[in-house]
Amino acid sequence: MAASPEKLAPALRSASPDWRAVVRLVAVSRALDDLEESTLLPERKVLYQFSARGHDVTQVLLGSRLTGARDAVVGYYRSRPLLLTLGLSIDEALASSMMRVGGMSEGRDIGVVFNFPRREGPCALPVCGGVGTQYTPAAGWAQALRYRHGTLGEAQYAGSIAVAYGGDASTATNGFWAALNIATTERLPLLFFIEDNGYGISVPSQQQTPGGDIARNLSAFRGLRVLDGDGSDPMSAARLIEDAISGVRAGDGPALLRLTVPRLSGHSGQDTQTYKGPALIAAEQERDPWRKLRAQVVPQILTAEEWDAQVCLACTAVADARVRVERFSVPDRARVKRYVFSESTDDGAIDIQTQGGLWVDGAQPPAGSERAHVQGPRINLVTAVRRTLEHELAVNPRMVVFGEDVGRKGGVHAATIGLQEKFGVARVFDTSLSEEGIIGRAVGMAAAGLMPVPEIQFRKYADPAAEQLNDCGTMRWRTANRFAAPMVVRIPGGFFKCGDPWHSQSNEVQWVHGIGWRVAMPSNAQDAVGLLRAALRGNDPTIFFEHRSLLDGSWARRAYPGDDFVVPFGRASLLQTGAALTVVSWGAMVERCELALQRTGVSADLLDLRTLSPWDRHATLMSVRKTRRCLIVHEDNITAGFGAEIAAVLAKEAFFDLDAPIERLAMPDIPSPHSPVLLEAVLPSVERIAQCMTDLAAV
Ligand SMILES: Cc1ncc(C[n+]2csc(CCOP(=O)(O)OP(=O)(O)O)c2C)c(N)n1
Repeated sequence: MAASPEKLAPALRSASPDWRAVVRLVAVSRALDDLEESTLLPERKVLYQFSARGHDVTQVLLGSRLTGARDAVVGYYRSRPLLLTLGLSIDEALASSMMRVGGMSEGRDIGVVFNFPRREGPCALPVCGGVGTQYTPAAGWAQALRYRHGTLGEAQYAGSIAVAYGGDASTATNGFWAALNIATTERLPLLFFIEDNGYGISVPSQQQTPGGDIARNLSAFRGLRVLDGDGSDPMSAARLIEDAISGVRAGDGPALLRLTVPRLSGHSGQDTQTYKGPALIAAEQERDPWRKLRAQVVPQILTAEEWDAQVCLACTAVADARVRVERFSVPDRARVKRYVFSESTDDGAIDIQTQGGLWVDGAQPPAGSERAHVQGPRINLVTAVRRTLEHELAVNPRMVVFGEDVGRKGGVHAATIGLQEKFGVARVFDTSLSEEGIIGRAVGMAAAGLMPVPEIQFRKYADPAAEQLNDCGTMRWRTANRFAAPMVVRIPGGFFKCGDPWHSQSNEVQWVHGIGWRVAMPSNAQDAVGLLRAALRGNDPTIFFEHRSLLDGSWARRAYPGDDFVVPFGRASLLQTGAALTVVSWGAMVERCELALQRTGVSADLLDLRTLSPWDRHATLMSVRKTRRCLIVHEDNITAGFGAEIAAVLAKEAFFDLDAPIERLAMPDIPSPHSPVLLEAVLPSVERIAQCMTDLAAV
C-alpha cells in the first residue's frame, strides 16, 4: 500500500525540496480536490468545498521549509496542501471534509477549516472562517517564541518562526495591518505569506490594495523585508521561499513574501466564475504551476515514469482513504455540547486539550484556598487587582500582562503600576493601539502555552476585537478539544462619576452570550482577588470586568484575602438573608441594593452573583423558592440584559413558587449619558431600587 504523506513529509523538510515528495503531495491535494468536486460534493457527502488548485505547489514548498521545532502556521480555508505537508494524513483531511469522526473538528466545522496541534514539531493553529483572522494570532505565536526562548531560556524555541498565510483580499483586513504593525515594531520572527490569485471571490485585487500589488505598496514599510515573485514558477518560488524563511529564522525580523498564483477553480464549489470571462480563465489554466512543475522536474530530476508513479500513488492513496473514511462513524449527536469549556474526566482530572494553555504538559495549577486569610488594612479594588497580578506574575513565569499604556504608565486605571519595573518589558508591556492586535496576539500566545493577560482599556473598545474574542471563545468547541486559548482579558467599564457612550458601557451580557467565555464581574476587592486568581490559574478564556466606579469606591474596599485565595466561578455570594424577597445583582449595583435594603428594612436575600458565566442558578432558585419574589438589578441595558435570562429561568423552574411577577431594574435601552444628572436619572438609583423592593414585598 502507498505510503501516506505523513511519512513523506519529514523527508521533504530538508534544505532543498525533495521534488519527488513535492510532486506526490501536490498530486494528493489535486486528487482530493478532484474527488470532492466530481463526486463528494454532488453526492452531498461534502457540503462546502474549497479547491487549492493553483495554490498547491507553493504551499507544499512552504510547508517543506517549516523545519523549526516550534514553527507554527496560521492559514485559512485554502490551506490543505500546506497542512498535508506538515503531516495531516489523507484520512484526516477527508474525514474533516466528510464530517466524520477522525476529522480535525469531528463534524463541528467546515472540513477545510483545519487545525493541526503538535507539541513537538511544526503545528497549525486553528483556521477561522473570517478572512484576516489568521494574522494577529500568528504575531502572538512569534512573540511567544521569542519569550519562551529569550526570556524563559527554553532551547527548543530557538530559531523557530511563525507563518501567517493568506490571500490577496485578506491584506485589506484589520487583522493584516494590526499584525504588520506588531511584527515590525517588535521585530518578530513572522513571515507573511501571501498567495495573490488576483481575486477575493469576485472582487479584483486592485480593490483590495492600490494597483493590486501589496508587495509593491509595502516596499517602503520599515522593518519589513518584502519579496515578490511568480508562484506559478515552482523553481523560482522555492528559492524565494527559502530566502524569505531563512531571513526570518536567522533573526532578521519579519518578512512578507507575495507570490502570484492562478486560482484554477471557483472560489468555492458553488462559484462558477462568471465574473472572469473565458479568456482570463484560459490564461489562468496556462499558468498552472503543476504543468510548470512537470516541465521543470521531468526529466532533469524525475523520469516521466517516476512522475507518473508518484501521481498514481497519490490517486490510489486518496481513493483508498475515501473507502476507509466512508466507514468512519458520523459524529455522536450526544457529544455536540461538549468542549465549550474545559471539562474534567471521570476521575476529576482536566480533560486536557492537545495544545494551548498552561496545563497541557501535565502540570497542575497551584492549590488555592477558598478561605480568606485577611491581611492588613482595607485596599481598593484596583490595588487588589494589581496585587493579585503581581503575585501571579511572581509564581507563574509563563504569564504576561499587556495592553495600551499598561507598561511605563501602569495603565490608565493604574492597575499595572510598578509591574513593568518589577517584571521587565518582556512580561509587562505596552501594545500598539489595536484591540484586534491585543486579543489576536493573546490567542497566539495562549496557543504557545503562555497565560496572556491583555487589558482592554475601556469596555467599548473591545469592539474592534470582537472577531478575535469570538473565535477565541469557540476554539475549544470547534476543534473538539484539540486547541484552547485560555487567557484573562481585563476590561474596565461601567460608569464612574459620570457616564458617556464610550468609556462607561457595561454590556457584560455580550460575553455571556459569546460561546466559551467565563465572565466575572466582582463587586468588591476581596472577590476581585479570588476570581482573578481562579481565572489566571484556570483553563478557559475569561472576561474579568473591572467596574470603574468600584476601582476606588469605598464600599468595595476589603482587606487583602491572601496570596492563595480563590473564588470558584459560578458561586454567588449571599450577602444577607431574609424572607420577603430575593434580590439578585452583580458589579456596581450590589452596593446600591444593599443600601436600598437598609433604607427600606425589607427582609430579603441579597445575592451577588459575582460571575455570570457560569452563574449560580442553584443559589438563585433556592432563594426564590424560599422568598417567592425576585428583583433583579443590573446596570446593563434592560432588553436582553442578563436579567432577562435569569427571569426566564425562574419563570420556567420556579413558576409555581412565585407569588409576584419577577421584577427587573436596569438601564433603559440607551447608551450611558455623560451628564451626572442624566446618568442618575436612568441608572437604577438607591431610591428606585428601594421603591421597587417595597412594592414587590407588598404584592
Ligand atoms: C471577515 C470576512 N468577511 C467576508 C468573508 C466572506 N469571504 C470568504 S472568502 C472571501 C474572499 C477572500 O479572498 P482572499 O483572501 O484573496 O483569498 P482567496 O479565497 O482568493 O484564496 C470573502 C469575501 C469572510 N469569510 N470573512
